Amino acid sequence: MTTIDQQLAELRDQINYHSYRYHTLDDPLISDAEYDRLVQRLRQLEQEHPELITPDSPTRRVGAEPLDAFEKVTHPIPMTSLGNAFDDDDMRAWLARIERLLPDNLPENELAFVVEPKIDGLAMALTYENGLLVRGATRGNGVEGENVTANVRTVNSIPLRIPTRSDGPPAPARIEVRGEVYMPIADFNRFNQQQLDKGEKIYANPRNFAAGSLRQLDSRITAQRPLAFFAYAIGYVEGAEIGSQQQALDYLKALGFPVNPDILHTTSFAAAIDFIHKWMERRDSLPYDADGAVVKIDSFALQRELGVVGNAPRWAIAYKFPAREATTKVLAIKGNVGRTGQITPYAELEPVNIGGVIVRNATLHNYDDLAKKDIREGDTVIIKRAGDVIPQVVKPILDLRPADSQPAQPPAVCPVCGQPTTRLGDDVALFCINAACPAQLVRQVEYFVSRGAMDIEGFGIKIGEQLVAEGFIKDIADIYFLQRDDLLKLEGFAEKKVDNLLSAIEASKQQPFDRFLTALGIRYVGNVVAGLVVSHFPAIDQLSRATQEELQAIEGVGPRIAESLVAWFSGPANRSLIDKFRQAGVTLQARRTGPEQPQTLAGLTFVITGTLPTWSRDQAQAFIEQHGGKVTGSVSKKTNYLVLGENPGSKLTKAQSLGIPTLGEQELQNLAQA
Ligand code: 5U1
Repeated sequence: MTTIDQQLAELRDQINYHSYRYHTLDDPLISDAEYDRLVQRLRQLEQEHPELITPDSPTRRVGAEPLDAFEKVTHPIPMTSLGNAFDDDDMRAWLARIERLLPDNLPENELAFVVEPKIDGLAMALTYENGLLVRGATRGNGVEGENVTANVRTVNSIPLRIPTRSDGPPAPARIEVRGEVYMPIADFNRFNQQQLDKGEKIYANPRNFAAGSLRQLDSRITAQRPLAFFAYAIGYVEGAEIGSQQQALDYLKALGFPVNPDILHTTSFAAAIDFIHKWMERRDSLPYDADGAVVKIDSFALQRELGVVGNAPRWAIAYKFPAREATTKVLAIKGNVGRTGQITPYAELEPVNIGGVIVRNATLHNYDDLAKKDIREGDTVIIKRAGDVIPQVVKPILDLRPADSQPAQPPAVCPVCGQPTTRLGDDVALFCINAACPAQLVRQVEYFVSRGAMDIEGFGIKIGEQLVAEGFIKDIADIYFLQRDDLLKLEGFAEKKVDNLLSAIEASKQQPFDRFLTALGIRYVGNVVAGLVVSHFPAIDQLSRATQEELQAIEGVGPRIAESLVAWFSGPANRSLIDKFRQAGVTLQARRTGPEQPQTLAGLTFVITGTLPTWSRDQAQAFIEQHGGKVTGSVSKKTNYLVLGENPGSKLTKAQSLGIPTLGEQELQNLAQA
């Protein structure tokens, strides 16, 4: 017979271990339901024996009674900050500085570096006594921080007792573990969206959100925020001999702390710099915000020799990534008319440099979002730029708002043609529904001739604007009725340019039917959907008669897409447009495919992202489909592979979060040969 004490201890160990498998290793051994059953059992026993509740009990992760204030705590060893480097030259200067201080006869391979991502969160010092978490303290001013133990206990990946793993080393008598508490980006975005939907305060970035969550006096609120932790240093340890940073990280990992998996140990400084550059490139695909990389001298003996200057150690440096946020002023709020007539608000800004790029405009997404965020002309705002994403206005700084500012209003008339604007159905988007609106036409032409659509070489946006302004193009089909003599009259159009343009237009008549369907710019019908639709309705006449039910029967075509297609083909103006294309000799049906390929990819679903080395996306899609596979436009649990090219978008992040494997172009071909 086991005693209640023993039962409780075993249950806590089991739960702590499974929580570690889930939150730290991302490799659970039991189902969520089984885990919940264990927690339920523990709760019940603790309710029956409240005197036996211990601070390391996983039931304590839900938070405790609110505090009046945080107690100040003095760090036994000060928490230093880091010196910064902003480019490779700064890094080389750092190395030269420390080499001057190190012994001359140091063998080359004794100077090793550890390179770690610098997570943009909140530094934390966790004290464990005989394996039990007894204190969590913020960095504060480095000498004195705040006791946030109750809040830290709610962070699932912070062990309440170490070692968490039965195969780990025994817990040292005392240890102070340092690291960063952070908020994963996906959780942050989800939270902010919910706040916007409720009309409540949003946070500017995951760092502020993590900091705000940890500074809650009511830890039950912190418990509802999905914070995470990475350990990166040992403040001090009694009862273990650790001689280097790499050993420290290995030790922390063995005790059961989450340690970032992307860390490099190298004796080559060039390799360290190279690693940082790779990090910088991958920055947008990581599930957390990293604002730089930290390079540390590995050996503790050398660290001691180098010492600290001011409040930063000489033996470590932070290579800061270019900024992604800045503060600037909104000069005006304007609307941009897209090819579907959708009017998207954007802010004209006082030009601001964000990470080396001058930003003058930033999107405001839609008028609902604009109203919820309450961004006004004259506001000082936080602007964010990440990778290829269009800069966006995150939020206004209300303390700096001019007293006479007025909320921004959606325009009653189109900013280009002056016709009344409208909302369609319950869509949040605002539209100009004037089919003759020149702004829409220019955008339609731009899209029609673009590389992903009819790919008419030499037909740039300037030409589109000129031809619309001169009245030579009144709808997109007019592209095929342009006259040589008319074009020659335009500014900048010499004979050769006109002839090249006309032959490119002529050649585009042979583009595959699915490209033509894409080029029409029907809402929700991009190249993936166009390919699906054309494989079921291979000619324009069939397609224009298809019903919503028939279209929806195609896998990958949902009600929104089907409705949009039916609405488009039922418009008399659009039917005349198709007649005009037919008259011009544009290909309006699918060609027969080549010889049958072995259906080696049958049953597999692929998503394509980024630029592939030799194939266009259409070619990759055709290859997959010819081998029996399916291509969809967005990553889901059903996706088997992500075909990955250069500069991938958010699909990579999604695929990584779902554990979906990626393939390069060559690997895709190999898979099809298998
Ligand atoms: N990854 C990492 N971040 N970070 C921040 N390591 C690291 N080390 C730090 C800081 C402030 O300080 C060391 C000097 C312990």
